[in-house]
Amino acid sequence: MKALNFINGKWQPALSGQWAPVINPANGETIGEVALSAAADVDAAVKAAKAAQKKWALVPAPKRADVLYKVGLLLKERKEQLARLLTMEMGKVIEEARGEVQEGIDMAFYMAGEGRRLFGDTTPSELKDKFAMSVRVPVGVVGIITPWNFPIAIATWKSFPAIVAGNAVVWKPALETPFMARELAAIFTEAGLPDGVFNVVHGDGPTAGNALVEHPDVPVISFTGSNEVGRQIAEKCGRLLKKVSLEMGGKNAVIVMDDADLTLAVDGIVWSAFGTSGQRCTACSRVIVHERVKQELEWRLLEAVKTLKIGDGLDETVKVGPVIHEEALQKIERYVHIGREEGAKLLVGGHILSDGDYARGFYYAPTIFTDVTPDMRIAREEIFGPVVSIISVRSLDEAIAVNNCVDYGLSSAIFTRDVNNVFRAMRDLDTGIVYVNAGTTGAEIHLPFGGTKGTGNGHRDSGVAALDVFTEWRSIYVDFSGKLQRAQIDTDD
Ligand code: UN1
Repeated sequence: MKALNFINGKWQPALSGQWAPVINPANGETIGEVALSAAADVDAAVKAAKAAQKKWALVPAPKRADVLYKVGLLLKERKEQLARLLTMEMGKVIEEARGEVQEGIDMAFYMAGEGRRLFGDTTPSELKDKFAMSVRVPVGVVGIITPWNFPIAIATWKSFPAIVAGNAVVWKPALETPFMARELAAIFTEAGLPDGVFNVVHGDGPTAGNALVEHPDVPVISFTGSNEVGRQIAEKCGRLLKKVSLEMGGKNAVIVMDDADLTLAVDGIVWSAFGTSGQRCTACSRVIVHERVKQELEWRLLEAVKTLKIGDGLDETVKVGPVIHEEALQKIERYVHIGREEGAKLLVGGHILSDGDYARGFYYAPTIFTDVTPDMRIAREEIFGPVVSIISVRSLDEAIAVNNCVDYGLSSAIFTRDVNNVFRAMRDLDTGIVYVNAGTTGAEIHLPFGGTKGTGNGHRDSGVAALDVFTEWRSIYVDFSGKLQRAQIDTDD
């Protein structure tokens, strides 16, 4: 299998002719190759996008939306096939891969609906016989840079609103997961999207990604990935006066109060900490537990972890798949070492799985630390693996303070039966997403997605908020008085 660039409706290798291997993390096998592009490939894609966008913007928005509706139908028809390919390139278990494709389907139908809205405002004018309104206009060519952990969903959150709003897209997917991009580009073509409106350029961040960020004809960059890379992009965009939307991870906590349904809390923690092997920016990586239920919760978590089957995600009975690559394994291993050095107590896990079949892939044992304090690095830094830290507190006030003391603010959750706790948490947890009696993952695509502090820069993916990233407001005044009326001056005419 080859993942080629998709520029102006045509599949082509990188101009350099270079390729990188694509590895199935479940078994280390090479499943294909991906084009390694450079600035010239990005430039070709941006040129095509720029030309195509001019015509696309003139297509009525409901007609643009019809294309997305067809994209939704095709995604739905191919859901199973896409999910299997997604599991092969990324490693997440098949049930979650289906869920991810479903996010794309939902986004397609949702944004198809938005094509019939794209509301602006009409506003009274200060002056007689004058009409005032504001409308959304497309920004032009949008640059999209996405990570490997959600190879298709995140691209749909960004490209669907961009396209329905009348923009063209140049997308640089993660090198590890290029095949979802190939499938999505093919689906767009089948759905009737004109050539050049959606382009894919494969490559690494420092070369292809950077060329996209710095390209003078790309006024908006939408990025999901690490905080480190996000900051670099933001600095460049700041210098170039580009709009940039950043979504950069989290250090998400589940709070378990002493009145919580512990069975539910354990299910929520296990699913959000170990699902996708902890490789979601919404993954639960801290459990903040009331001291009265700490022991009981620890015991129940241990029991639950023992039942988790780890292996190739294509096996329907497997609950935890591999992590993405060797480098990720090593990073997780380093953090586990740091946790031990810091004095945290390892309850379970804490090692790479390398016996038998595990040796061929990249598997890390689901890991729980307890007696963690909020200042420890394992409680503050994003590990992006199946590692969770238990921190004990004596009150809701303390739980909220601990939740809020990290540099990230994406998602948080509270398990409690007390309605007062619920409303306090909804108000005081400093995250873009708050769950009550559910884990920290599972955001739905028609609500804004993003967070505070080091998670982002104030923009949101998904929901109607995404349109704010991909449109500019234009204020329009129509004077039908037949004379020159001057605002702010002729007010008492
Ligand atoms: C991410 O990890 O970047 O809420 C996105 C969730 C998913 C999306 C996660 N719907 O966990």
